[in-house]
Amino acid sequence: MDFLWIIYKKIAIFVNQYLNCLLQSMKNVLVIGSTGQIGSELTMKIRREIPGSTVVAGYIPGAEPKGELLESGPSALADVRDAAGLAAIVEQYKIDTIYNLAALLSAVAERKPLLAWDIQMNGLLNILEVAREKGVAVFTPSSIGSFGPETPHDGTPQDTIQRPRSMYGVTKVSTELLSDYYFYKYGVDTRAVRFPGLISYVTLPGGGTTDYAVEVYYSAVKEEEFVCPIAPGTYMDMMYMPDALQAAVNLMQADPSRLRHRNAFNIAAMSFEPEQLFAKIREYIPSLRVRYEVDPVRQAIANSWPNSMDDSCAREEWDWKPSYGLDEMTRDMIKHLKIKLGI
Ligand code: AKB
Repeated sequence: MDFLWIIYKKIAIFVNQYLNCLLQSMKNVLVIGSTGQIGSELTMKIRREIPGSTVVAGYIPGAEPKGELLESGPSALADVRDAAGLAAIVEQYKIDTIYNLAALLSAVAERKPLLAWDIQMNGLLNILEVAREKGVAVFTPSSIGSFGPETPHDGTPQDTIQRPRSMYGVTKVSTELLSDYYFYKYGVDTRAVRFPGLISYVTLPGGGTTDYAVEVYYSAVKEEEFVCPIAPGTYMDMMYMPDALQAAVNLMQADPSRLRHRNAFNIAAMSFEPEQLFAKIREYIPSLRVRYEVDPVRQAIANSWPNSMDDSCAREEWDWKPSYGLDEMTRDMIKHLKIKLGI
């Protein structure tokens, strides 16, 4: 009898996994962290590009949506630490997909490790529980931060050693594991990518190790000296925001039967050290001035991260392919920042 019950449960989980995956349509989406660096652009992209979708812009007090983000669709207070509040939003809007973008970035998480754990792990558990009960798909990004000093730094494989030493990294590996657990155990359709440093002219990142690669563009366009917190020779994977957003959308719409991995896929677009970025910007703004003042916390984190990731699994399993390299990104960043800053 026990044996039959186990077989029955296994079949039920399998059927649930594949029905959930196949039925996902991204009609009613909740973006948690909708006013942050990724969320502000992702919310607008899905609203614009997925016909018939309703995208609820989830926010926390003090980070309310404004302007187009507020006016183009519904918004709701969505604190990941409030399980009942999340369940109410999922119920009210019949949410089928959650993008969980609530996180403290790497440098801030080192200053506030308990808060980082609370948001990144207890928050995730609340989301996964709602997802399990209501059949919701969940995207919770991981990062190059999920790797550590023992990870092979060049051509970092999809499946490799992940022993990060920062709190951000610890929460990112745990996010991957917990998300996979909910998929294998309960059939929750969890999928994710490992984002590189993301570069955008729309919303500034806040407290990451890769932020320098955004901030230098602002200094260049404003003709101000840039003080670089990362040492010369430090290679890290980076990506232009349009590619990152496309990855987040494409992965959630990918055919589940092709996915051998779930949480989370390496995705890569470019890798550079600070000098290479500055040299590229100087091709367009020769007056760029840079001084190094290395931040030991950020530098230690950067040293433990990959130089460049191997993203062949993402390419094979859901046709990932970036559109922007360093040159295309630099031209686009400068053009848009000049408009944004009225220069
Ligand atoms: C950070 O620097 O903390 C983030 C990341 C790479 O995850 N941008």
